[in-house]
Amino acid sequence: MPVNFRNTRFMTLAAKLDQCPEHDMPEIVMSGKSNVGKSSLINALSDNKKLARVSQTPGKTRAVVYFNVDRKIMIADLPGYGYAKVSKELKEGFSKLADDYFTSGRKIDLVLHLIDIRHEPSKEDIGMLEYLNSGSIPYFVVFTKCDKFSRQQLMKRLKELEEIFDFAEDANIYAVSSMAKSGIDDLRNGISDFLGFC
Ligand SMILES: Nc1nc2c(ncn2[C@@H]2O[C@H](COP(=O)(O)OP(=O)(O)OP(=O)(O)O)[C@@H](O)[C@H]2O)c(=O)[nH]1
Ligand SMILES: [Mg+2]
Repeated sequence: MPVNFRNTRFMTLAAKLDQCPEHDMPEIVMSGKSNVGKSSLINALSDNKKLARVSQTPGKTRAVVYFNVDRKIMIADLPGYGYAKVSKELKEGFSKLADDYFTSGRKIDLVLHLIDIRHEPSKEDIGMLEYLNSGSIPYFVVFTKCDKFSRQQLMKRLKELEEIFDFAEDANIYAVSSMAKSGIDDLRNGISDFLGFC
């Protein structure tokens, strides 16, 4: 049965690891730097601007926020890392929550690791991809905010990024714009195929 991404609902949020809900759906985790567009991508996938909180102020997502997609998939929106302007204490709190999420032994079926297409990959991005490559958590790399580039610039930039990251042949790479809704259908199909919903 195909997944109806438009039927996505807020489930719950968890400020601590032990508050994270148990469930029996495949879980997708949104990962990436603060402000990269994780919450906006959830809204674009579900075609609902009001679902996940988006803000001009980075550091908006401070807990793990869970969304249920068509009662088939759970999406966990993690707090973003690397936002310098929140207090050190808060920063450490939510990066720790994000770090612990991956090492807690929780079953994660797919990570969407988001990187702003315009930015040079940060050391956290490189570290995260190394971590994902070395372990058994499958991931897609999703380059965001592609509306900032023309088609031609985008192709050039994707080539540069392929060299920087030296992705595996079979890596799943997506280029999207939540604002222009480009690449969103491809990503929906990629997720559905990967999780075995056809
Ligand atoms: N131009 C453009 N801006 C975008 C796009 N996606 C998100 N943004 C903007 O980027 C900013 C951050 O978006 P969020 O979705 O809140 O980012 P986030 O990764 O959830 O941030 P945290 O919750 O702080 O980790 C907002 O101002 C969005 O409007 C996009 O596709 N294109
Ligand atoms: Mg967010």
